[in-house]
Amino acid sequence: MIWRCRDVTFLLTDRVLVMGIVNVTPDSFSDGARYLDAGAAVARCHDLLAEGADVLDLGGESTRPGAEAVEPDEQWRRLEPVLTRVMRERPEVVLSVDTRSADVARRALDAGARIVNDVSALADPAMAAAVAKAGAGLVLMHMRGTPETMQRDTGYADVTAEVAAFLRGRTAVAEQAGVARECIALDPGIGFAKSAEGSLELLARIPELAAIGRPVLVGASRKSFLAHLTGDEGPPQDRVPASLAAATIATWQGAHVLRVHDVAATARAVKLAIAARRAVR
Ligand code: HH2
Repeated sequence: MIWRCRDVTFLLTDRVLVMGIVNVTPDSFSDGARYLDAGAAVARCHDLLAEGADVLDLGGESTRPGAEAVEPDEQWRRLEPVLTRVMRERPEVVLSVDTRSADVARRALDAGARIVNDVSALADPAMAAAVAKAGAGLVLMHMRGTPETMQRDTGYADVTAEVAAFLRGRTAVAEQAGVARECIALDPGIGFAKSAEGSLELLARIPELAAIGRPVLVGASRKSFLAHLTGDEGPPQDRVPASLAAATIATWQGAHVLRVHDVAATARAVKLAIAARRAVR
């Protein structure tokens, strides 16, 4: 399995990428306001790279349940100083931009980003063409509605089958718009229009998503479904042990990319899970 992101091609047959999260936002559910200052965000990028991140995912808009959309100009105002500085200091780093806006994606790609992480899976009709033109990596994620409304709609007859059908359909749309199949990665959207049980089921049934034939990206880090299942009542930072368990399960089940806040700890959990995977295959 390969994932092509412009000039970088990841071979994912026996490797799991750790994607470190940097939210340049005032209101993200776990790290909101911590990295709104560009200097703090750049320092966070360097720290996550030192911890072993393979990719950095920079976002200028929170998509937590209930969050309102942020205008493209405001997203870019937050992202631009961080993205341009990291690219200048470390041009080899694979940066992903977490945005639903083709306008923001285009500007980030012009500045050197190699991946567009689109939680709306091409809701903006201009997105696919922007990604195709750059030959960038594209993450297509499943959600219903928008972050503002999604948690009102979490019922499914068969959550995995429905998510898999949606991701197949969006892959076809992306390909029709010129995105190369080998550039596409798929994400079940843990916590996006899902009950805690639905999120858990998706984690356990990753092989059915991997069967589509594209890398599977999983974003379970510090999310509230973990607290729902473990009974943790504290802030998101208290969910690190459960997040590591989720990362281990995801790796064991064949995920290819893990989007996480806690890079060093996740990288260790992944090493163990991959070693175990090798032992049986
Ligand atoms: N989750 C979040 C944001 N972006 N992208 C993908 N592909 N998959 C995810 O699961 C995912 C995502 C939400 O987490 P976070 O960025 O920490 O919080 P917020 O949306 O509040 O900024």
